[in-house]
Amino acid sequence: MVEIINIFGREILDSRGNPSIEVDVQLSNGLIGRASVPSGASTGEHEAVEKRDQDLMRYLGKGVKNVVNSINSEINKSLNGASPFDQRKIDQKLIELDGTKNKTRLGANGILGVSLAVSRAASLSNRESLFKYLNEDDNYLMPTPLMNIINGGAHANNNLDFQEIMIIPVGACSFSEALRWGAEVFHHLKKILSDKGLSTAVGDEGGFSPEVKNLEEALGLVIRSVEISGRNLDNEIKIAIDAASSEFFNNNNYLIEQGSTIFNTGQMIKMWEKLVSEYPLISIEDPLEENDFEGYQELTHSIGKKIQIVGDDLFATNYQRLEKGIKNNSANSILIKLNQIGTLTETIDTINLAKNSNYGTIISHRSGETEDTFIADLSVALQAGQIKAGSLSRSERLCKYNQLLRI
Ligand code: 2PG
Ligand code: MG
Repeated sequence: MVEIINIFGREILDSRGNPSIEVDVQLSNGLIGRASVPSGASTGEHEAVEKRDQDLMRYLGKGVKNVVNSINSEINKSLNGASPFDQRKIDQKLIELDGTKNKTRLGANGILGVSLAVSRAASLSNRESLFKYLNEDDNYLMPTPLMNIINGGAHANNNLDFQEIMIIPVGACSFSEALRWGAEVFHHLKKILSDKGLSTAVGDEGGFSPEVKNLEEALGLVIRSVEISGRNLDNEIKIAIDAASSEFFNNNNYLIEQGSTIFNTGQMIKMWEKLVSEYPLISIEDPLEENDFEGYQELTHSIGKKIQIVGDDLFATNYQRLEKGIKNNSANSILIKLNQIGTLTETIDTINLAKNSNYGTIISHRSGETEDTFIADLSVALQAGQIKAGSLSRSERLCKYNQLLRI
């Protein structure tokens, strides 16, 4: 019988140069499964806890040596001899060992690294690709990519409050065609920006971060680049926004364009209704702040039949929060981030709840990423239908898309 004989965590660096966790899980047959963990910038208040050392003498307090120590001692000891094939049991053990509601004691970053590395080790042991190991039923679905070609908010230092403008090649007939269309639009956008004398420097997720006056100007640039690339905006490429609006929510108001526009919830809802009627937008993520289930309900009632309303910070990949959203008809889709909840099993349970309730599911990267491509396999195995993995530059983004090409 194959069993876990050693778990080894280490401190590595993510795409922003901040420490993160990598874990090796070694099996009795000599195989080693490895996984690493991403990190967000616009983190929601309902996410499981990312534990950091807070030792200002190392990495400005962001070191993860304490988490690594817990992996190499406590977690290693408790999972020694366990079967790597019983993911649910492993994850349950990790949750119990931690013993807190939000994985504060051992850190969701450490727990997730172990959880994912166990599943990789099991897939290697079975001599299966990860996506096949994660779905033994043989029914797979390649995801449509949401590619973030303009970065703002907490991911760039331009003055765009809205965090992401993405393109969705809805009319492409394969994943590889969708990716090619995206890359072509990306290069046309670069040329347009450079012709206008705007910066072509990229933000954390590899999208451009030009100084634009407002959201409408950014949308105009994206539309132009799609058209020049030879695609249409009727049924080939559509647009998505992640507003990440909790980031500019303050004292019950949304402060837009450096606070020169101040909107309450009703005005925000009107703004979204207007944008949806004027632009080829089919998906809006975090349109309202992360606790406003009622506002989400109103917005979903108003435009949820036409477009995708995605809860990211609202749900935080949390089963109970999603249940509440489903009950209230708040949003109609969920963004799935493994490190918001901290184990593979809990993530899969949340995805299945969403799918059984006809909610759309988008598997997502974080703004701080590593070279790990786990989410690519997960999206295919769980038939999520959509993946959000960033722009068409920076290898920590492209590695996810390249893995999908391999699959
Ligand atoms: C988001 C994510 C990923 P972050 O808000 O959807 O794009 O950003 O990882 O910074 O939370
Ligand atoms: Mg988001």
